[in-house]
Amino acid sequence: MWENLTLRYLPALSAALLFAGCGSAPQNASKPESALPLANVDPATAGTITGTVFFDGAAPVMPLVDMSSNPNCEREHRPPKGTPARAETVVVNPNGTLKYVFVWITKGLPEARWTPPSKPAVLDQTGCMYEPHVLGLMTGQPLEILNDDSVNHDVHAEAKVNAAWNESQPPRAEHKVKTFDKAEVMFPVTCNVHPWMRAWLGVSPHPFFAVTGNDGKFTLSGVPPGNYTLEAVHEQYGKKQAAVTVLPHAGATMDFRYGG
Ligand SMILES: [Cu+2]
Repeated sequence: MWENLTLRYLPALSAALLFAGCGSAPQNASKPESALPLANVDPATAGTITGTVFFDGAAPVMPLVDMSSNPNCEREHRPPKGTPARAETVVVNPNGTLKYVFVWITKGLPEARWTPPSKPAVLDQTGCMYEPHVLGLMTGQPLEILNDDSVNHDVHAEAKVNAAWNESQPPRAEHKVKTFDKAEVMFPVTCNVHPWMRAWLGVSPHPFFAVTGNDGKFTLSGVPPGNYTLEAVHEQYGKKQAAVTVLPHAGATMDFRYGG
């Protein structure tokens, strides 16, 4: 009994001692990320969280994008070159699942510094639309932004936690490479020239995130055993959370449902 109590209250006690030792400045209460140990996941015990994001009920019909203000943009979506573009706010797949849902772990991971991939996450501008519509990347991971169009774009990262910026990107200009140093899920990237252009970025401090695609599924791999809060985020329908336990060597499944 006493042993259980000690175990239960030890973390709180340690935290109290830590506060006492650090003085009163609140910013000392949590370590800066650079002071955290590097994450060390044992691949032998790591598991995978998989799931599907379902959409219940009738799929809303998204409006066609009116590009008439810019003939160069509109031309890209006229047959035989292309098809008319629709807003991508709500995209329900033919199998009744929801596309463009950002799924990530929000609680339960060890306090650690996760190394971002050096491979950039790529956001393209093509046919005066952002591609993909929702993109996940890690803090510190390069974001490479391309302009495949013959028109000028003005990329506007409307971040609130990270620094916001907007920059012109003419046709055939150098690719832009940006990074975000703070977690922020999600914020819009718009274009100051074309008001219909909108992408969403989810910046995660760890690698356990995914965006649902044409099958509505997500997979988070290499997750250390533990109890987690898993969160799904959709630009229109908002957030949903679920508790998930990953046991050593095992996979966990968690589905989400929107709509209805
Ligand atoms: Cu644009």
